[in-house]
Amino acid sequence: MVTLKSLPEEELFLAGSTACHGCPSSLALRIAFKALGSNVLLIVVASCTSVLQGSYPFSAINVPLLNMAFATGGASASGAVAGYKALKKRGEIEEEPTVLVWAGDGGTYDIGIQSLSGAAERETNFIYFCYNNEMYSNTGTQRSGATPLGAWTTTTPAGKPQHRKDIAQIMIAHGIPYVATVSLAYPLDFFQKMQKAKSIVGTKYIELLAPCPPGWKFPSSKTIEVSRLAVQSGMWLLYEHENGETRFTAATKKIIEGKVRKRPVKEYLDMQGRFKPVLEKPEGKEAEELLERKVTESIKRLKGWVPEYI
Ligand SMILES: Cc1ncc(C[n+]2csc(CCOP(=O)(O)OP(=O)(O)O)c2C)c(N)n1
Ligand SMILES: [Mg+2]
Repeated sequence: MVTLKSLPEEELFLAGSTACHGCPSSLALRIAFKALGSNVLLIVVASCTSVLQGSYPFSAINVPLLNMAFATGGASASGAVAGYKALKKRGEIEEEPTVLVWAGDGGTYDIGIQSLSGAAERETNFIYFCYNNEMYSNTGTQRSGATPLGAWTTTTPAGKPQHRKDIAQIMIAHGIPYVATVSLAYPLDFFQKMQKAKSIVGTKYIELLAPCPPGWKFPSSKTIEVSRLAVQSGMWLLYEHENGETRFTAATKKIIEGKVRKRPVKEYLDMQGRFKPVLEKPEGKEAEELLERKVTESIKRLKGWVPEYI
């Protein structure tokens, strides 16, 4: 059994990054590297993670790293995987590294989706990791396709009028061998899913809900608490999809099995300043109800991925 104590001690995400306090991408990189080990090529597309590395030669990231253009996660991985395959064939490397794309929600849901979709369709052997902070954080908090209904951003000052899209489900529809969602509040679940992704050949898609303290307007000491409440309220569902089946995990599993009571979405919204503009208005109650209904719908849809149904 994996315990926190049994995690590898080696740190590949080092001290001295330029991330904001409580940055979820930096916390996630630490866990991801512990699961994947050092034989990794990290491909970062334009995002906060391009910046938080620090500047060469003082980078906090201690694995080979390519900083690539915003839209190119899937395409860059395809090139890297093909290159490593050729090097192995020529006997120049013994083992092909794990190719790990690290992209934000803007780089995934919006501008990067065609490149990701193509790589998945070509069954490229890599892990695509989306840290979803539900906005374009690096450029000052603009809305993305991942921004939830009601959330303030600089381009949705009165709260976003539309729901977010569900890209994990879009990736499941590609028929790739592994899709999983993770949370920083459940690090062992996160660690195990990364390890599993490494062991599977083909395209693996993993998505983290990444609460961003300055963008979501909560104190930087609360990243894990907000992450936890996202799961406990059902606003972020933890699951893995493999061989045509969805398996709920961690606290989501307990909620679905009726062992733990789901917390109201309102508690999660109230922890963050970004929902204040909408909640303070008369239509705030409606937004809250729409989000609560969305949670119920998402659970129902995910439950549909059981073998009997297929
Ligand atoms: C083609 C292109 N358009 C715009 C930009 C500017 N840009 C850099 S990072 C970024 C936002 C990225 O958002 P996301 O992918 O969600 O990552 P986050 O900043 O939230 O970490 C933008 C718009 C760019 N680098 N390239
Ligand atoms: Mg983002």
